[in-house]
Amino acid sequence: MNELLTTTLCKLKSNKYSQLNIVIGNESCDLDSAVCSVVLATFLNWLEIHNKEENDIGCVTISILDVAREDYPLKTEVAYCLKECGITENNLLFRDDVNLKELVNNQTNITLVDHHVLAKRLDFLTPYIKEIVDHRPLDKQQWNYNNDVKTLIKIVGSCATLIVQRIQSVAKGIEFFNTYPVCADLLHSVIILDTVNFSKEVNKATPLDMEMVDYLESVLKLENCEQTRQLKLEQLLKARSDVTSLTPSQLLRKDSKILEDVFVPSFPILVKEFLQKPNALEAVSEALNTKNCTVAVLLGMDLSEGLKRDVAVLSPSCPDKVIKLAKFLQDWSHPNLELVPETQNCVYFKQNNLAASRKQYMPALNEYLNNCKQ
Ligand SMILES: [Mn+2]
Repeated sequence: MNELLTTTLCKLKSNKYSQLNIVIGNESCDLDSAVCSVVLATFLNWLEIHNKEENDIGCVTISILDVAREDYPLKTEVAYCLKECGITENNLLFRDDVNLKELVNNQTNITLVDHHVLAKRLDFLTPYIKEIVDHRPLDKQQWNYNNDVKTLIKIVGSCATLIVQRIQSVAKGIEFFNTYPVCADLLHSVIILDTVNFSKEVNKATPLDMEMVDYLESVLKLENCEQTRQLKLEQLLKARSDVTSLTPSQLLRKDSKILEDVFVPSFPILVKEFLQKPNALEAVSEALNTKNCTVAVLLGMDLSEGLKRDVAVLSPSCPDKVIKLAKFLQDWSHPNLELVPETQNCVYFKQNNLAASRKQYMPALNEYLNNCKQ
């Protein structure tokens, strides 16, 4: 696998290709995005090498992890998982390693995995998008792609499930998995993590996720599947929540989204625990300043003794906004987030709807921001 990644990077650097394909995951660079991007790019390269005529210079497919190289250690479970498979930082390409504006041209094909709305700064890539594989509800409002864009969009627990399907759909797919069992193993890990090993409580898994995990286990010739799944989940959760070495400001950079002036970081620990760290509030203020945001919605999660979630709304400069947004989230009903205020001023909540992650917060925040404009 490393060999293929190294060859690809060499081809890119030496310009020895007739066409460039790029696979990009979303900017949270979670395990799903990172693995989907790396594995699909590897598959496309492998196919190309297999199918090309001799002397054909051929196309090259690169995977870009949409995170700065210096922030890669923050993605603790990604770094852990890829390292376990022998993939090191040197063999990966990060957001700041390539200048996409210079790299793309009319020959470039871009595949989006694990998202289908481009980050604003990547808007210029719109005309080059040729394929989308995603598991989010379709956002047609921001759909500006060419009519011939190939899509595989289904609501499933993990985008990795769709990548397995995408690879399976090619006749040589099974041969690829047999040649690179490490890719099958990576996708298997992602689905286990994203569905929290098919937890009924979390309720993210679909029959297709199960079907693809069964398929990968048959490819990997796994025995003791149940045991392996459980062990994998435990290791991945441990790696993801192993933030002991991270400071509050690193934690705020770990996994965040921004919606206009609302900053939405999520943590692998409870917000309650985050707020107890030294200088946590200062770090929030600082993050709001650097990101030009006025209000923060902190989302926490803890799996150490069953799933727990909590949320806090903070705005050192606009306390009015905190009250207004907190009230809005409490009243939100699609789905009802079941927020239970735990402090007098109602900015901190325990979240009883355990199935609601940031994905469920985004429509609420969108609606809130739209209401503010009226
Ligand atoms: Mn995903």
